[in-house]
Amino acid sequence: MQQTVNVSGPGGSGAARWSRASVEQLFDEPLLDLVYRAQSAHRQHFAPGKVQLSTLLSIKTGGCPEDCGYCPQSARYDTGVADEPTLDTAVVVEAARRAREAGATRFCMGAAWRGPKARDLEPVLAMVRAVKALGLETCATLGLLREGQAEQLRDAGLDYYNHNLDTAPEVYGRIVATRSYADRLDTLDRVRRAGLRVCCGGIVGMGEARAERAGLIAALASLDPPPESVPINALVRVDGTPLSGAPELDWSEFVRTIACARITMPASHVRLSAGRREMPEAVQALCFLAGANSIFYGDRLLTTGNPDAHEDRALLAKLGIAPE
Ligand code: SAM
Ligand code: DTB
Ligand code: SF4
Repeated sequence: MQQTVNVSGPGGSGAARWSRASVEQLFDEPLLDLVYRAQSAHRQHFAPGKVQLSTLLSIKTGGCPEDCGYCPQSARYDTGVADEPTLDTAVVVEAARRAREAGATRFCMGAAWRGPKARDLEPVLAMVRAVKALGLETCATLGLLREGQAEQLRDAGLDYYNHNLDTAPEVYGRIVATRSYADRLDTLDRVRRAGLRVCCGGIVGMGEARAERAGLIAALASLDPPPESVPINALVRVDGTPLSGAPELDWSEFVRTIACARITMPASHVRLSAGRREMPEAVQALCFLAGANSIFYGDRLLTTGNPDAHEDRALLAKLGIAPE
């Protein structure tokens, strides 16, 4: 008998479609039912067996004034990450060229700033123009944006801006004191109004409860429209950060989070993001089954490691997944 799968939301429309309670219910489903439902939703919106490859580069590393409790780049924590100057455009372009040759289609430039000052933005605009000219999709993650900066980035050829909600609203204050959830929503609003595509996700494994993971997913799915890209990061526990001793999150909870992101944001790219180096291949395979269809590709994230590109190519070949 053919089984019917409810792949849509619990009713209603727009921002109210996925309440927090309805996402909590999803999280509580038996794991295999949840993964089946997520894969069914995935196949309604995407060709199966395809993955989008994004390569990251830290264009300005370390020395950040913010106090994000997970981050090795905060100047407040002794993590061994040095405060370095902004990279030269030529260095960035060369890294982007190598990423393209390795098969990446998107190049994401990250900076350890609270947000860019006017003089910080000028070199980034040059980088965006040059990376775009290589035929790559461009993404930047520079922190909080002021009025007009999203438009400057758009006019330089930026396709996506990454700015994560990071966690549920009520958890945020436990992790970051130097800026608020409202600040983050404000930057996301500026990005959207400038006509940029939004890359917005979060981190799990910061000691939050399942209901709080549901709160993150509900907050992401309530962005109107939902983000085009949704990076789901597993906390990389870095010595010296306040969260270095966070309890390890069970792999099944990570898979559930991916599945819930897929079901609630069915047309978005869900990226299996930080934490893959610590993740067994079989867990990564379950994440793809649960609807992940994007990864960070290349042997570094920003300051921490990522699986080697040749290992990832072998894994994707084993699973019959091809770059889109
Ligand atoms: N400074 C900018 C900002 O915070 O918006 C942009 C760069 S910041 C490093 C980008 C994102 O990386 C953060 O929002 C967070 O989600 C993620 N991130 C940072 N450290 C991480 C860690 N140790 N594990 C997982 N994700 C992390
Ligand atoms: C995102 O959600 N994850 C990436 C990217 N956006 C910028 C960053 C992960 C950083 C992991 C810690 C590090 O390498 O410094
Ligand atoms: Fe700075 Fe971004 Fe790290 Fe926060 S996440 S400390 S803003 S680099």
